[in-house]
Amino acid sequence: METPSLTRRDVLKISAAGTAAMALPLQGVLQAATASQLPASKMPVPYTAAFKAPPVLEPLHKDDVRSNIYGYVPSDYVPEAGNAHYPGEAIRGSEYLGTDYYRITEGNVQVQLIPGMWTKMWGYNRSVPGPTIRTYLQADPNNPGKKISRRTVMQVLNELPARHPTLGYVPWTSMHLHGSPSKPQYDGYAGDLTNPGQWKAYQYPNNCTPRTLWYHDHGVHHTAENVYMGLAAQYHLVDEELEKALGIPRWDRDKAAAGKPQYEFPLILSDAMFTSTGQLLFDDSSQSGVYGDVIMVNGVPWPNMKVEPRKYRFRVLNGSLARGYKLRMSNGMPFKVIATDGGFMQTAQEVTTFTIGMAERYEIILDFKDLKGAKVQLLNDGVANAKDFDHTGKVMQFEVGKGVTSFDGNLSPTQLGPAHPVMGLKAADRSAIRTMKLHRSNSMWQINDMTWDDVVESEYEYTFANPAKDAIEIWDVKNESGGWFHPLHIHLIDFKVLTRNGQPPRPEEKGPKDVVYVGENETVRLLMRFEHEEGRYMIHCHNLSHEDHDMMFQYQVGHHDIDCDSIKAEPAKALPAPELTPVLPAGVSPTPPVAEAPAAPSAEPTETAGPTETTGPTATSAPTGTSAPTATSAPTATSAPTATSAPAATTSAAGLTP
Ligand SMILES: [Cu+2]
Repeated sequence: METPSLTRRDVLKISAAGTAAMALPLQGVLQAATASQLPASKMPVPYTAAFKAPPVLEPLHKDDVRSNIYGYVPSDYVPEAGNAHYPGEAIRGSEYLGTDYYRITEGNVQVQLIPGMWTKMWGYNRSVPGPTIRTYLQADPNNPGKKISRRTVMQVLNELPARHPTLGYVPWTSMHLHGSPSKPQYDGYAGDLTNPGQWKAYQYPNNCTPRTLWYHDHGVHHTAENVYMGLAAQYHLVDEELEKALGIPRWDRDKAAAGKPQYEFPLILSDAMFTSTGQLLFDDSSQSGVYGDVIMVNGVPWPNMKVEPRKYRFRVLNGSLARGYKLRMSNGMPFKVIATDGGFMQTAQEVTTFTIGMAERYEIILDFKDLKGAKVQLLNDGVANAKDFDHTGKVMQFEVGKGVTSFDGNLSPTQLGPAHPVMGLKAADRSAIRTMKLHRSNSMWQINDMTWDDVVESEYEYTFANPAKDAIEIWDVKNESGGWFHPLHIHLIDFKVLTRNGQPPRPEEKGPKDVVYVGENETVRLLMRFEHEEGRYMIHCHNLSHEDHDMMFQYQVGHHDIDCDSIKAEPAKALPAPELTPVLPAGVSPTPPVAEAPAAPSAEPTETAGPTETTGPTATSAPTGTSAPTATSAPTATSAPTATSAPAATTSAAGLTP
């Protein structure tokens, strides 16, 4: 196995940081029983800490304004000759039924992970992992039989310190909602930075199949450190009607309000190592990856979870930086895998073990009904090239009680569905077959001999591929590095794993995916359709140390312009952040335009006038009846905010205006 030598950036980091363990040699880690510097008496003892689930975050505000607007062309945009875009132009996308407004603050938090010690971390809203966001698909009042989503507006405030306390870098951030077909300017592009003291409002369409998503930091060169510090959380897009029809265990809003037991939980796996004072130790073994000796679930070391003797559903996310897991139950009981990254499988797969690479999500059902009074453990058999320590083979314990509070949602059907559209694609319909090589050359992680630095130096022009919108393609991903596995993530789209080394995919991979585990010297063949949006999206290894240095590339769907520019379309602004309010800027109608695309205006709107719509819809096309916003929550029927409800300048307070 090749051991990577230090790169120039490594040397700079070590000398600048001057902190513990940055230069710990890889061999030392490989042979150690522990990686932490904690005295043995202080190490957490597996299965002693109580399981906890992250809190569910409620929106600050909601509105019921049906629209398809996702921001505006910046007011300082200077159109080039022949360009149809203009300052203040509304940027449109998938239609939504209303909007939920959230505020996420990135900041310091102290967490008790080691008994008797406080670990300094960074949290979303002071929570590690961050709070779970849940958004619900609804019946579309205008299209019987169809579902429609609500838009999420997530205002992210970077209140992190000016420098990382031990590593010394500036903690810029970029929020990525992993699993969401977001527009490029809201996709957490690595170079779209929100520095400490800045904020940005992200907009998410939620217009895909119901699934487990997760939001985490994606800032260039420091994603690994930022996620390690705590910047990660789950996000659920839920079709409650479908869940009820399937009869599967589900998180129940009404029961939550009443404080009753739930039967669906996130399981966010991560690992860490600690200094003698209980602080996080960051050692990426010369950019191989960070392998901690303490396994955590939802931020708790090896928790013990009390469960009832019935079925539970878990949304398992590998949130580790570099550790893959091969999971099994101590008693050999099966996992019923019902969903993959992109949502429900058509046919659930029963397995007694499954591998989960970084960023992959699998929804599983476990049935404890025959285990009254027993204790069973979730164990990790490990994967090649993840460093194992004394207790990394353990994950968590389930302590089964004797009584069942409710048998609601206690089914585990094999036929789920409907099938995700990508699973119905035919390989013969592809318009291109491309090959992507993952390799290490000249001490650099590369994709097809390119690094993200090369992309940056090209002023973000280099692309791996430029498929037309809705094109279908096959991508062969080859791992040419023998000593590492690379979970490859393609932003924007879901794909179907056609083959793994020419053979059928693993049973648990037979559903829609957006990350694929590419093992040592393996080749996987993927089939995908480039739907939803146009613009430039990242492709990268989800070993976050590999991603940061510099195993990341990009591709472009259709066109690239100011309406979908990853960096320029919606730049971060200086704090303080205004409170997002559910009102629209003066002069903008929430309803979709009648015409496909608005023509360029004869005169540019001035900056003070705010965004205008020369070809906007008329009052007759405004929402009516059921979809009309209510008086208390939003603008009235014609939707044009009145002077009292929406003063011109401060309406941009919504943060949704140029
Ligand atoms: Cu990798």
